[in-house]
Amino acid sequence: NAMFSWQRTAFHFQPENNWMNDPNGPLYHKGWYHIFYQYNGESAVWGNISWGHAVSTDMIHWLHLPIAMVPDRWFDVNGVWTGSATFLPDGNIVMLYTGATNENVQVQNLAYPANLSDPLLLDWVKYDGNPVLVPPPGIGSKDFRDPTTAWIGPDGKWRIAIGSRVNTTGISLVYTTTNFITYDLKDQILHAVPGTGMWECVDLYPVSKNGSKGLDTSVNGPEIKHVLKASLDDTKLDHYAIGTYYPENDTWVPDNPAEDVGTGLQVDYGRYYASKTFYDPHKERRVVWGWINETDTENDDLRKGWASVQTIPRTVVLDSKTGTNVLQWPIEEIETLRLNSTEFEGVVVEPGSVVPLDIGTATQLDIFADFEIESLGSESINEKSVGCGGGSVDRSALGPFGLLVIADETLSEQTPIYFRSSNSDTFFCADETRSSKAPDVSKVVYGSKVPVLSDEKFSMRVLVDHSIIESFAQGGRTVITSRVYPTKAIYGAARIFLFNNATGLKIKASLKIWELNSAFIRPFPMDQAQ
Ligand code: DQQ
Repeated sequence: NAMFSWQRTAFHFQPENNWMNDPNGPLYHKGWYHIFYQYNGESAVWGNISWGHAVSTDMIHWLHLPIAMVPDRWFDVNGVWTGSATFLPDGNIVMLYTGATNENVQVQNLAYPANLSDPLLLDWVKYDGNPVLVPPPGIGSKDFRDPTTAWIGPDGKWRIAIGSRVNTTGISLVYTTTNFITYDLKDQILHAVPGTGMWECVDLYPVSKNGSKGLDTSVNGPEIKHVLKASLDDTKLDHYAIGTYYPENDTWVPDNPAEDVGTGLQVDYGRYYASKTFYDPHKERRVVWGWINETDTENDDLRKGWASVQTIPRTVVLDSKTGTNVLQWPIEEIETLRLNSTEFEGVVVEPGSVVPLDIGTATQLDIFADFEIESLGSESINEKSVGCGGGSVDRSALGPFGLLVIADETLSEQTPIYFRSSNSDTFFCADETRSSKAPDVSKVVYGSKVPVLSDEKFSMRVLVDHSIIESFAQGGRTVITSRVYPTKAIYGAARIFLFNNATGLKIKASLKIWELNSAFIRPFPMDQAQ
């Protein structure tokens, strides 16, 4: 469909057509990265949910494979919903996923590859004794979904966590198992946070305190913290907190009770949901995938014939400098797409001005930008915390300043990605309000606080891909994904600018900007499918 073809991304993963949502069961096997995803093969809206499947050797270039699982059994006939992969010590892979049954009850099902020696893992077998878990007493039949990757406790038993709720309290249950067929519900729950509602897509994973390498899911010890993440059904936001996991009783306790799961940090402050991590043994890293939903109308999605993309996979580690947040960063393989680059040194941006950055085509970019500030007056500025609320046109002495991306020459369309400081804190923001001339798309000002340490410049990395902007502040402490729908700032008309809307300071910016190639995301050769 040519009408909206410029909104199609060039290096973000998506199926060739129709609807996609959550990433499912990411894993690495025999040299191939596998991604599965919630997929409706019949339409560009949610429904008839199956597991789409694709493989890659670098998580950038992809080969689409035939659908891995379709809703064809009583225990999943209303949907093969979200799930996770676990590697057993003997090399077997088990996949646990939620099925919506013939009676629309949420149950957990077991599936496994028909042929482990097939690097593409084309065929999946659903265990005949499914379901392996049904909602326990006291849990609603529609509040029991999205099993995690399993981890082993000190008693040698496997554990899985499953999201749920009790009234408006979001909770995660824990089960133990030795065979993935029979399970015991632990008396204590992993964690609960009042007021956060249903927890979807729970994730629990270890991070090392010194911020190095990623860790396999069962690793634990004194030098390790645990991240607990829940996708909040009520707000459609992914929240996490850092804390300690106690294997003795399978509970998790946040480091800072005031910033608990759902009351503190978000994985991403933009358009982002249902994230899932996996351990990549090949590069000893933990990688997080996330779903970028559309913010256009359902009718436009149907007209386009497709909806949603996945983020560029990101490594995730604990930020050893702050100890209070994770760092997310695009996997290094994205760098293989880099073409020509342009550098700008010490570009001065006066208060209230915009400076074009002449780089040619600006639809596929990997941008690194550092900002230093220079006060204009001798009297000290005293400014209270302001946040992102008023957008990039809301001027004050100390900000905002940053980049305008996916902008046309006349700035009739633009998405500012920027810092907004006060004397007490700094916010990192993305302002979509002028991102598109299209009337029906939602246009939000996103953002949150970002720690900027005393020896640090303001720094951002921004991936631009036609209609997706992934923005990383201070090495990935705060991340914002923007889903925008330009109508003018497309193809050769897309530009990039520096801007400074502060009234009390000049900024000096240094940038390195790469143009990025498109990725190959190819259909499965059907003549080989028989
Ligand atoms: N999407 C899946 C559910 C999950 C939700 C269904 C999160 O398993 O809870 O498509 O987006």
